[in-house]
Amino acid sequence: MKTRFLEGRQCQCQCHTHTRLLLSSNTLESCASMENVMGLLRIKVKRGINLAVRDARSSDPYLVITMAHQKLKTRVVKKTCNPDWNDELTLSISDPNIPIKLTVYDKDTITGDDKMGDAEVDIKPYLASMRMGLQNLPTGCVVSRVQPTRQNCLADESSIVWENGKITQHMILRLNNVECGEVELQLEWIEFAGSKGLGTQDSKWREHTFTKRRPWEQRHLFALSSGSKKLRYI
Ligand SMILES: [Ca+2]
Repeated sequence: MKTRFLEGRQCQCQCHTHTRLLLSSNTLESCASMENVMGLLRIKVKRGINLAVRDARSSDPYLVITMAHQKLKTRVVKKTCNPDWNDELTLSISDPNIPIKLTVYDKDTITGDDKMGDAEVDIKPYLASMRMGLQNLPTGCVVSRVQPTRQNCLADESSIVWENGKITQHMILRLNNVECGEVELQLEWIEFAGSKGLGTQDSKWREHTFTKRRPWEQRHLFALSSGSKKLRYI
């Protein structure tokens, strides 16, 4: 996995916290903007599937993710419509309501790069699962499933899963404004010393989210999170 850098100002602060953050996340951000950061969203851009042809027979695709002033790019994979990017792009999240947009381009050397479709990444279901504060679930346990709708660009059902001590969301997005093409992503939330976090201790918010679920789901998730041996809904 290669990690791409944010395009922005490099932190000039010499304090240990920010130095460690910069080293660990490869995120170039100013200290001023760090003060309001809730956490980092690592987006693993795995691959493109059946992308559009923009050269004679194939394309040279790369993917760009933008969120407000942040802009991240994957590497270019030449001469294929099914690229394996396997790149990690890390956004700093201050406001989860700001849209995260991705666009695929065909790299050209002489003319300008051609668009190969775009999509939005809806992180709200994922953050809602993170806010539940679940811990110590069995690896592979599905915390939640997100269905495709007209609004979320999902090509198929997406799973939010507990894996190796953390919650990740796997998704395949169908690209808009293009004749064909999908991209496969994985989301991972990262908090660090000094970040505001998602507020998992907000009991009112948690209760509200919890009570919207069906009774068997409540028992299932409670049993998982509490490690109860009496409730076996796993
Ligand atoms: Ca090209």
